[in-house]
Amino acid sequence: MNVLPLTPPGRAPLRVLTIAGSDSGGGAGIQADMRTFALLGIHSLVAVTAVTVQNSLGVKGFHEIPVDIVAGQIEAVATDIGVQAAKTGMLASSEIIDTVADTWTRLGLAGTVPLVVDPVCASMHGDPLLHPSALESLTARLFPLATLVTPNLDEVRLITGIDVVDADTQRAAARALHALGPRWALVKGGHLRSSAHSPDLLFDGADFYEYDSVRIDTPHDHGAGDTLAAAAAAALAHGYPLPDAVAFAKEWITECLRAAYPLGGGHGSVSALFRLSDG
Ligand code: PXL
Repeated sequence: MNVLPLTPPGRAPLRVLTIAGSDSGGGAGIQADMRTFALLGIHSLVAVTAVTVQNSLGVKGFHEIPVDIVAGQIEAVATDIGVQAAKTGMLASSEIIDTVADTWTRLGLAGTVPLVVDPVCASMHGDPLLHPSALESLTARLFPLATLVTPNLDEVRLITGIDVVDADTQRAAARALHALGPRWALVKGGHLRSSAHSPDLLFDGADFYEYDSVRIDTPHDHGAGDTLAAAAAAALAHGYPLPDAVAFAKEWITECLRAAYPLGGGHGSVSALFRLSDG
């Protein structure tokens, strides 16, 4: 597959900030984002929003990071190290969402630094990662600041009320998501279980862009959404036009799904480590 341009040793690579939760199992969240960033030659910056206690069987609980520490992490890295793109993952609460939105705007990053918002609501086991009352903050405060939003079909249903079952409902969902304010909306089709394909649909308010790939059927898809959004943010940091960044991210997650591996007694994770394979 195509890879992103690399930086020579000794020179500072591009920096991408992940604003997300820690997954002690290492499959999703910050750990997945950092793995993808590293293997794409990107320096990871991190604002931790929550620490989850989890393994391959599910999320046992989480601890939210105080909002001044969340804001402080973003400000510390943005004002000193510099951020070429960012992505959000697990944000846990409306207080954290408001803080991220306020900080992003206050630092003058809104509209200048690409921001990918992956509206994480629950783990693959259905364990909640966002208080249900915070969904309103996510769409009202963060979506209007987003360059791209990347919901899966469960998140689309929660956010828009639309049950995506075919191409028509996928288009309706893309329109409804775009109306909430992001510059671009991507409706991922990977959870369309009836399909042998994984059709993703991108919309900018005027045109639709379709991305198709074979659907890789694996139980080890923990971290898939995070990895796709991280790869898109990495490509945006390089200045890729948005439809090309999504095409790159789609190729990247397809390879990560092909290389997915089992972990523990439950669901294993997608693997950006395929880039280190010599086989
Ligand atoms: O894959 C979504 C996700 C994001 N962030 C954290 C998670 C998960 C899924 O479990 O644990 C921290």
